[in-house]
Amino acid sequence: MLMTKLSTVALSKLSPKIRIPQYDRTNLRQHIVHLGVGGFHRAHQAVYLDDLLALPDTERWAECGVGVLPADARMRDALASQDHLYTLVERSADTATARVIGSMTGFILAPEAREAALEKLAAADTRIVSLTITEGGYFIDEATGAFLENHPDIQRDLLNPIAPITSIGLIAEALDRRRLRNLPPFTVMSCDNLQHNGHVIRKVLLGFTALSNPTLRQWIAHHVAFPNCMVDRITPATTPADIAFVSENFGIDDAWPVVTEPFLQWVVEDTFSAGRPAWERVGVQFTPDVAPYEIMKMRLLNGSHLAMAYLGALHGYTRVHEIMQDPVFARFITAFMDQVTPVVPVIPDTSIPNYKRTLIERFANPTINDQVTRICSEGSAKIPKWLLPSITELLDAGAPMDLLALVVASWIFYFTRFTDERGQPLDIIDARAPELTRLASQSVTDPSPFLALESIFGAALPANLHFVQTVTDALDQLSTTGVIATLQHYLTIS
Ligand code: CS2
Repeated sequence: MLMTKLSTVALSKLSPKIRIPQYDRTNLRQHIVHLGVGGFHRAHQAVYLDDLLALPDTERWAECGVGVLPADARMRDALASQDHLYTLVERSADTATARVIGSMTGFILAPEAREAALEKLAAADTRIVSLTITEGGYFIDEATGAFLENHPDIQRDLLNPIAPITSIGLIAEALDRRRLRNLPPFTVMSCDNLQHNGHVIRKVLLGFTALSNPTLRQWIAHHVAFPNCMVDRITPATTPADIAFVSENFGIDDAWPVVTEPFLQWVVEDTFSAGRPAWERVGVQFTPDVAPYEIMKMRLLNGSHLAMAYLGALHGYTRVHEIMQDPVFARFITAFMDQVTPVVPVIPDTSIPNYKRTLIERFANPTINDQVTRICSEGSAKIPKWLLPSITELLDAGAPMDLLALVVASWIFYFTRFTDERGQPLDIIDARAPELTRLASQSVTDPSPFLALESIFGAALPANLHFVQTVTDALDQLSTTGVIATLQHYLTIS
């Protein structure tokens, strides 16, 4: 197939089966500045904006990306080499469609152009600053939710607030420039997969400015909107095979395409201080309270990912769909979701049985090649948010929770093994891996040392004898009989 390097002038040369921006990209306004342009953002918010720009009679909102970390130079270069266009491929079990997204029209790498980034944020045209900076970007304590004001990066920004290196410092300084220039503030919209993400970013910004600039703190507290939102689209990291797929199947030479699933959801609280795009026209759900949607998603989708992650990795699976093709695992994931369901909120316009069926289909999608290492990574941040709250509430309700306790056991067991059941090395990615590995080695027969980690398990769960016993039993079962026999055992008894 003829190959075309992606660019504005090359759009007309692409195969007609590829949807391209049909709107004029030269007269857009960068009303949105997005911090942390990764695969997820490019498969989610930027796509909604591209959909909206394709409709008649829309305001001309576009976005400018900002890279906060030096490593974002790769993204800056990839996008700059192709006029900030990129290919999005949506793959289901039997179809693959490609489209070129045009809603991002610029990119600034803050570590190399700090003033330019700050002035972009402070510009009168900027109305929303959105973020996907991952959990680590918020500087909050996993267990208590407190702002980590003593973190060295935060300390650095507090000492030198006019040349910040963190997203928090950048936003604070830009808001201060607006305040001093009598410009209205922008809305700060976190799109990270954190519960109450708007509250989290608000708390951190208020915590930071309380120390750096109390007048600014007051101004932010009174004038800045921080909508909470629930975001959902399974987007694995782009691989060299994805780049080859895009060139072989669509004839596009793209330095950094994104491959994702067809499913897409965004539920947002409608509190914006300086206007917003008419996203409701392209499927975004606006609601006064996003919490029930977040809880449903985190407990069922992200919880199930955890349920398959460590057991799947221990058994030797490297891709999520391989796990779902294993009938024992497929039954386990269904049973896991059923066990979680009593602590999933009722949402008037959502059918939980349908939601669960869709999840099974999404997990089984064989074409997006979701990596098991991805869903295993940073368990120390995910387990306390996506699994333990369900266990606590099930225990309170006197409901069964043995399948969830098995997932906790699988996570501990994972840190005691260096290889999977096929003898391949386990690739553990977790900021707290050394500490967790040390504690797990003391917990082979009795998980108490591991469960005593208060920053992960809190105080109440490790003091609950039923919980500790259930995890102990699961750990024993796993170490004596292996993954599949353990799953079969739990499926028979539960
Ligand atoms: C995953 C999520 O990181 C994980 O472990 O569960 O990234 C998941 O794919 C997204 O939340 C889907 O919206």
